[in-house]
Amino acid sequence: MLGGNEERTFEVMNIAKVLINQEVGKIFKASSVYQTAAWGPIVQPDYLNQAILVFSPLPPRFLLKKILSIELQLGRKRIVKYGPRTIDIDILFYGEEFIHTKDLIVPHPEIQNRKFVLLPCMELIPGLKHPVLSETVRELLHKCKDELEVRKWKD
Ligand code: PH2
Ligand code: MG
Ligand code: MG
Repeated sequence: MLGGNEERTFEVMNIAKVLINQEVGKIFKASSVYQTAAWGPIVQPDYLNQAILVFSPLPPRFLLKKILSIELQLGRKRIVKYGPRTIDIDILFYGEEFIHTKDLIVPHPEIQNRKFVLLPCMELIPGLKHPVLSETVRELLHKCKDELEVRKWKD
C-alpha cells in the first residue's frame, strides 16, 4: 500500500510505482487513489492511499529492504511515529503467507481495523483469505468498525 499526506504525495506515489516496477516486480493492478482521514493519534492532513498488487520474485526480507530503499530515495524521513509523511510503502499481504520476524510482520497487523486499507484492497483482492484471521478481505471490510472517511480522490 502506498500512502502519504504531504503536498507532493500524488506525484511521489507515481514515481514510487515506476521504481517498484523496475526494482521490486511488475505491478499487476492498482486500485483507485483514495482520500482518507488520518488514522491514529496525531491531528494531521488527510492522506492519499492506493493499494497495488505486485508480482515479485523477491523473498520477504529482500522485498522489505527494497521498499525501504525506495522510500529513502523518494525523501522519506522518519520523524514522528504515525506522523505526516511524503511517502509510506507498506507490505500488507504476501500472498496468503504469514510472516513474523523481528523486522516484518505480514499480514500487516492493523489491516482489519482500517477502512483506508480494506477499501482499496477490496478492488484488487476481495477474495484473498487473511492467513491469521481466516477471513477474506470482503468479510473483513464488512465487519470493520472504522468510521473514518475514505473516498475516491480526484485532482
Ligand atoms: N498512515 C499513518 C497514520 N495514519 N491514516 C491514513 N488515512 N492513511 C495512512 O496511510 C496513514 C494514516 C502512518 O502510520
Ligand atoms: Mg503505514
Ligand atoms: Mg511503513
